[in-house]
Amino acid sequence: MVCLKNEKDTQKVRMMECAALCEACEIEPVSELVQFSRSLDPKTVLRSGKLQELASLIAAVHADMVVFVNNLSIAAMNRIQAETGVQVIDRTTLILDIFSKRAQSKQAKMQVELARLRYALPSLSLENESEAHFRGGQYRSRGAGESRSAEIARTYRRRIAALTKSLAEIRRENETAERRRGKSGLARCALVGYTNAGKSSLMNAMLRYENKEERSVFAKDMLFATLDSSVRNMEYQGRQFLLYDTVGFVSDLPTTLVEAFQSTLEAACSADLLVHVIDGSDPLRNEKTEAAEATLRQIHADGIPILRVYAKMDAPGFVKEDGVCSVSSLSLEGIEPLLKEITSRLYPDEKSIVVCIPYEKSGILHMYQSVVDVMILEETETGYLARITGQKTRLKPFLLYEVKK
Ligand SMILES: Nc1nc2c(ncn2[C@@H]2O[C@H](COP(=O)(O)OP(=O)(O)OP(=O)(O)O)[C@@H](O)[C@H]2O)c(=O)[nH]1
Ligand SMILES: [Mg+2]
Repeated sequence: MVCLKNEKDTQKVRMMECAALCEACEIEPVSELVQFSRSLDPKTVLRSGKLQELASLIAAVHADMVVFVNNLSIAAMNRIQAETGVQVIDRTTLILDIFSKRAQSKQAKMQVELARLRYALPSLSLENESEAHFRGGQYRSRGAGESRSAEIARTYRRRIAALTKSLAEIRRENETAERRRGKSGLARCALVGYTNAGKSSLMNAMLRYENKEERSVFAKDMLFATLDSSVRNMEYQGRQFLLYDTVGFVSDLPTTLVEAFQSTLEAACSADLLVHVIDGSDPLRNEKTEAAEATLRQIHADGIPILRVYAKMDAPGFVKEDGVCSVSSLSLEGIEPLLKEITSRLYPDEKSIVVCIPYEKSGILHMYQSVVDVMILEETETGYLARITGQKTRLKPFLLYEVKK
């Protein structure tokens, strides 16, 4: 890892994050090396002394590969590869590999391929330049011996254009579906956060709370389990909203991925409320919280109100944070208060009250049913026990019958 002077505070976290990314790619981290540097300049990124140290470390631990925690330029990687004699990859390549492994849907597969091609293209141009330089810088068409990399670059560009077009079509289809949802007038809430924080499990817990388990999404103990966003209808005390599960974040999410996954990330960008899911049992929760919020800034979603939630409250090492909702997706503890908080933020002018309307006054329920939501809870001896939800001013006729807790 090359640690820039202003990155010293996050050095340990970034190293650990990179080790987790390696493991997700079935690469076993065997040793680590840090160089403190002022810049990532390709020419000086590893000074010659440090390069020698790296080469002896590789020999000592029998490493097959060097993984850089930084995103290095192709020139720097080529130089280090030539010096050490082993394969050198950077963090973006690692993340792209994980995304490739996880992609299931047609859209996710196309988005990953697009990101890969966009990432590889500059290295081809570079090779092409050096080949041209090698031939005395004279341009020749393929027929007259055009370089192999120039030909590949052209194929890549063609494929990038085709993928961009197909993804734009899928996006248009999604937008039509989104517009239909928009017409329903329902507020939108998106679960966002660091990868593996527990977003999909929280969505499933909310569905389980509402007895809609059959609508569950995929959740698993691995980085980037979710690559496609999913949406579900939710309802709490008569107030409905759309709940989106989204792709997880890491620090410095590669730009190529952000660009390629734009339509998936739109679920977060178009929400009325972001629920930032934080793994409260993770010792690195503060650093990961900061990394996730930096990603929200990167995708321009930082203007949307955020509600932080500490997940995994049943897990060992969980630390409660004052004033922050805590939930367990296993035991469902904290799910109801969270739903209450979400709906009160999405519908700030609305309120829910429980009333007991005498049977002879039940006409009031029909009279106002177009402006408030009525949910009959029970038919008691004295009248209908009902939950009335609506804008505070609309609830006035019912206040007389409110049942105080
Ligand atoms: N003990 C405990 N484990 C949880 C809880 N919530 C999630 N987990 C576990 O945490 C792991 C990750 O959960 P996911 O819901 O897939 O996490 P995610 O944030 O959707 O992850 P990505 O889709 O990869 O970004 C899984 O092994 C879950 O079983 C919880 O409340 N308690
Ligand atoms: Mg998920």
